[in-house]
Amino acid sequence: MESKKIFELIEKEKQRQTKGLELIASENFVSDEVMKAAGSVLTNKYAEGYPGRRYYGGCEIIDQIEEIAIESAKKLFGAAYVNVQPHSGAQANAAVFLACLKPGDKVMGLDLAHGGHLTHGSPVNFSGLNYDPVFYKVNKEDGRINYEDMMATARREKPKMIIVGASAYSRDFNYKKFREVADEIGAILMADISHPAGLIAKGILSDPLPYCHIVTTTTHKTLRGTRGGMIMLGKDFENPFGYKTPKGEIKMMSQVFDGAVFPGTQGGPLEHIIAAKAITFIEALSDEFLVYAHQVVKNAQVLSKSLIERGFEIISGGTDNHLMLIDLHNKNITGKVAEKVLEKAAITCNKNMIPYDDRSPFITSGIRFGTAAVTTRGLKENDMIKIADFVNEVIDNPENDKVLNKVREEVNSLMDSRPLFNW
Ligand code: DSN
Repeated sequence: MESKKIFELIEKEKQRQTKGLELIASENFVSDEVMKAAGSVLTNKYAEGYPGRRYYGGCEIIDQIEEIAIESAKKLFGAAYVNVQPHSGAQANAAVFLACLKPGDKVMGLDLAHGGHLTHGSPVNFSGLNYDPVFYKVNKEDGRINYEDMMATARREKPKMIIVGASAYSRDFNYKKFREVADEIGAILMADISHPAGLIAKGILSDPLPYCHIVTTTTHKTLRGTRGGMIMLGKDFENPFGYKTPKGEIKMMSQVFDGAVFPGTQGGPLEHIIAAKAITFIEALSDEFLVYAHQVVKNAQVLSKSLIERGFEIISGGTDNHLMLIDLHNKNITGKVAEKVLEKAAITCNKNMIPYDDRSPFITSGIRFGTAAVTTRGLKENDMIKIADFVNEVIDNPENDKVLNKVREEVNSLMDSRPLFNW
């Protein structure tokens, strides 16, 4: 097999991204600058360790790049400490578990089937396999987190760590309530803001940093950057664990978290990706990004309202952020089939369990949409109404190839009017 084949496939994928309508809530399109840094010569460099304390020579330039990434992220989120080395959100979470817990310790997260994430205690993930997970849920009636029940579960189960955050929850979080119960039971509070990070950075959603001991995120969803992860600690962070080294010394939390990423869970950092993260944060600090983030939410609200007007049921009745979860029961189609037929019409999304789903994660009764990527392409409120029409036509005619082809052509032509790549 020749490497040429890979470049042909990359070109095909570029065409797919260019022509299609991207509604996957966790995806976005990076700027040319981010792309350039991610594909740069920095991929050649080993730099195990941290700026000023590396295990390899030749790191003086790498150090400056990583410092800029750290300082830009601190400024963007108002964090006191940032580690930009986690390769992904899952890696960031793994490092937090290593830093804060012993195997077998109890953790409490939002149930995966209610919008949570694999790394928040799922039995098939390290977080559920090596630790003892308990879960809080959303109400069946309104799809919102039941805070009373969450607090009661925490008081009863006394987890050592509580995780607030989700990958399929369309509402803002009340971090204060989580902190109240965490303080009551002496638990560590971690927020995973992977999905809404860009909206939080610009003050559109509640800020977890004043309330949560630890905040983790990815950098590629609403933050519109390179694929990657990050760990942050807030300004008021006090050592809630009384962390002692085997020699009995109290360690700075920054040292604990740095050690948990490297050498705890990772080897050499991806410095090309750290450079791309630096550019991501610099871009997110701009006024242009504020306009973008507001448009993401406006688009999500119009899309969700337009879908409701066309008879779709949205869990919780709408959205505060960039995403929405659609219950397809009344449309007599499963999430699995809906995902497939939408793809035939050049619309990509993912099947997703809905709370209290009667179908398996492989079939599901729902689909999840997000507006971060389409907003990057410049789509606005009027386009959201068109998208709701496209989705409605496809879901009403899943076996009608003529309709699917017609919608595909309409999608392609809408996307042709919004060029994506300059390279
Ligand atoms: N895969 C991400 C998402 O789609 O939300 C979570 O890891």
